[in-house]
Amino acid sequence: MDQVSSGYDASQIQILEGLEAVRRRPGMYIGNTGVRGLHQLVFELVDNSIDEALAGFCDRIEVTVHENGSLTVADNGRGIPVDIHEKTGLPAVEVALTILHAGGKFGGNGYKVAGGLHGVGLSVVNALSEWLEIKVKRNSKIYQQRYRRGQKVSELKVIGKTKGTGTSVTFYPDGEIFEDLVFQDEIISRRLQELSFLNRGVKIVFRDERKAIETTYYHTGGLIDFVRHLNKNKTVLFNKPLYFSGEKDDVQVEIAIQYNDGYNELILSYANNIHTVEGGSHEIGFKTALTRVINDYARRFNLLKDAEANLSGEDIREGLTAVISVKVLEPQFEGQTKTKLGNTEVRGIVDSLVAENLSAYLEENPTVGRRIVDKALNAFRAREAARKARELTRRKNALEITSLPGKLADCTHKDPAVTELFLVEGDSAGGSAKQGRDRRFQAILPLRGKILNVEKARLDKILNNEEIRTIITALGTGIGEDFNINKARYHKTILMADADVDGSHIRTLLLTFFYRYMRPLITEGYIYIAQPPLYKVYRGKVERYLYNDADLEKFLKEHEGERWEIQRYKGLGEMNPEQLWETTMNPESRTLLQVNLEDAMEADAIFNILMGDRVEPRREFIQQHAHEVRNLDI
Ligand code: 0RA
Repeated sequence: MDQVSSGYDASQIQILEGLEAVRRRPGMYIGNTGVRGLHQLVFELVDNSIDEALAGFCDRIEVTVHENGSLTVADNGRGIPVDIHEKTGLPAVEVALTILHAGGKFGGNGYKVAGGLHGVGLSVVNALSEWLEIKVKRNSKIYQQRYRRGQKVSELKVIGKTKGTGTSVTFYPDGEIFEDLVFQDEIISRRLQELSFLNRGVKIVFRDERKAIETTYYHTGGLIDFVRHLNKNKTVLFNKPLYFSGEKDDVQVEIAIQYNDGYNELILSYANNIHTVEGGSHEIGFKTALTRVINDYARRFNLLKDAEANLSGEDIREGLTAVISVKVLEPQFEGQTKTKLGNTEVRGIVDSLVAENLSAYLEENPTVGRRIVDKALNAFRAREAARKARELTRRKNALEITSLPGKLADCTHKDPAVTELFLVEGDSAGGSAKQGRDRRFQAILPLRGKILNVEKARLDKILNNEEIRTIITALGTGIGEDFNINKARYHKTILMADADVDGSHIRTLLLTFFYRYMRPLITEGYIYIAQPPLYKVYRGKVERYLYNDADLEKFLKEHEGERWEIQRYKGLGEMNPEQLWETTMNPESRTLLQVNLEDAMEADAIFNILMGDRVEPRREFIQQHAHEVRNLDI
């Protein structure tokens, strides 16, 4: 046996072992095999194309969902090389598709965006696809090759001529691996939009052939456009977002900042295009510099007297919307969800970039400086007033606050690890839930009426709203600065509302409230959404509950020719206590959706549109959704 073929055999075995490892433990490579993991496949491919764009060779990426459920990611980059890779004797593109960790060996274009996978994306997608087809345009030719579950079913061959260059990957996810194979427009388009903001000038087209939809994401303004977008429905303190960028020691930094007249802070931070939900060194550098510069400025212009204490970071960030994006050569992701940037060197780099540029900017734009300081001073005063008010109520109502609300039907067990609280929309559903529950570990709190408009109010006002107070007391954790997760009386809080627009409105509202004032409940995974059925089908005494339209369609197809009656539930109130227990509350038979931080952020964004201070966007939203809106309570 000569050397080349023995090398080939060895690498052949290595290939099979590598891809088999991915198929055996997909979670290690893409997180999970649910909806998120499925979409991670798409994002791995898009990341590769973004890398090519960051290297300066690609300015257009197209993502297409096809009618048969497959998906294509195509770019106009250089095309993956097709020449023979020496060690394996295989075309380089084949190596990229079949050898784990091959990704990093190519390109040499510095910043790799694929945070977790370091460029192994292509082979992972291949391993987890029922089939995959790659087309490369390069050397004036179009090359093509097909795979099945990671193994090639054809050799790389030339199938035509072309003037262009680029790479196109089409795949169908493997039903043996994934629980659900349906690509969701919302998940894909949200990420593509985000990437288009983060990578200025890259045109990203999203197409869904199942619905004949096409959207182009293209932002020449980059982070400036991103911040404008986030503040779209807000009244801003100054029109033009501040924008700083720079590079030091191979760390690239970009920051855009704008204030609105609201009371929330929104800082989105990214490292190599990955949303660092848990923050990290870049965010800390930013916050530290912002607090220092604004305080220095306030003192220099005597807006803060010598005798007065510094403004707190929290006060300075009230109404702040900012996006921070850094690109580092070797990002370290830490924290529970691996979304916290660990690279310590980044902190100082961001700090000095912000400090230098922000001081210079404020020097030249004193009106803006004055507005930011005024806003922070107001925040400080309001927080002081709220604190005093809270202390007062605490003393005055000590009894009332510690005693549980009368509307709460509590459970008998006291161990929070096993108890659940259902927040139920409406008194009649609340009644059914009380009768249907297992009172040993399930508590019921019916919610009535319109819950306060959380967006417009500060913490002190929210505390005075009765529904909210009831929830806070029942949960036992306190709120805002006083929040203490160890005092949670239930480790499951389950939102139970109708599967209609009003119900989704209430869910949005509650999620927004938890997101803003009790966020650890969400990050600890204590918040759930109940899944009541949408239909009951029955024939004589046989009953089946179906939870969505797709299930109904499937059921009717499978039972074609039989006569089933269909009942559509308009609300929870239509179910009797036994039905509610069986379909929605019984841990043995129910499905619960655990809310994660991203869901809550999404709710917060929707809420901003629904409840924002400005009327116009709200009207637009309602008109767009007029066909599905009934009694929208705003
Ligand atoms: C390495 C080298 C070259 C291109 C690429 C990687 C590349 C990879 C992907 C993945 C998706 N789209 C892509 N586009 C390009 C080309 C090196 C050269 O031409 O000198």
